Amino acid sequence: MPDHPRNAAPQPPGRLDCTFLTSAPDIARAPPGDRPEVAFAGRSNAGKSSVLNRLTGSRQTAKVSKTPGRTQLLNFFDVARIAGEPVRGRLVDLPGYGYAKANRDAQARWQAAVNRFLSEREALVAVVLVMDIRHPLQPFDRELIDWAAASHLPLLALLNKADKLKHGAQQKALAEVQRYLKEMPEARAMVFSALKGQGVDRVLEVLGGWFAAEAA
Ligand SMILES: Nc1nc2c(ncn2[C@@H]2O[C@H](COP(=O)(O)OP(=O)(O)OP(=O)(O)O)[C@@H](O)[C@H]2O)c(=O)[nH]1
Ligand SMILES: [Mg+2]
Repeated sequence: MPDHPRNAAPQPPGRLDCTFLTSAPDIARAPPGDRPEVAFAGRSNAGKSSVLNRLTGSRQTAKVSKTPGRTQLLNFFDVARIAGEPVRGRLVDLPGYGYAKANRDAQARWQAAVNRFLSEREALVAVVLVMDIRHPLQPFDRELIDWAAASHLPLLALLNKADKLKHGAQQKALAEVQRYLKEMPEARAMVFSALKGQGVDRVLEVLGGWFAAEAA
């Protein structure tokens, strides 16, 4: 293998460098889809915003709340580097599904906005589905997985909040989700903890791979 300078020194621990671009209430008011986009979807309170913050290493990236349902807009972040490698991509933090305390109109509005974004956004190249490892594969999760499979969209299922379970229970939940994904070559599942940082490097690898495939 040629002695490329990039390989000369070990990389520092992986990190995702991104900057907030803008928020939009729906696809009609979203910025132009001029970069490949990866959406973070999942039930309200599963930890989408926390996962994003853990990947960037900054608590400021996406708003995290004790009260679920705080991400009410589509939030766009431009990615500049992953683990030191330049990339051209965008992450979209989506509003969570099923926030019980929101009034019904507001909830229906967000869900329509998320559904339209997922089905119509041409720049979308992959989806990260964040689930609470203690309650994986809720109806919305299954719907999203089935839709991604039918659309041939790569999907990464993150079983977040792994710190809440012992190793054995984590593996059991992972096996259950992997069974559900079995017939889907473009989907995979990983155990993750936004709190502890478990799984960060592997997720960065997947994201980097998706963006690199789009750039090729
Ligand atoms: N123990 C533990 N708590 C977590 C983890 N990730 C997120 N949380 C907590 O779960 C709650 C919800 O996290 P958010 O990141 O706001 O969840 P969200 O999916 O963005 O929620 P919405 O914006 O409502 O869709 C917060 O209290 C977080 O601190 C984790 O890995 N472990
Ligand atoms: Mg959020």
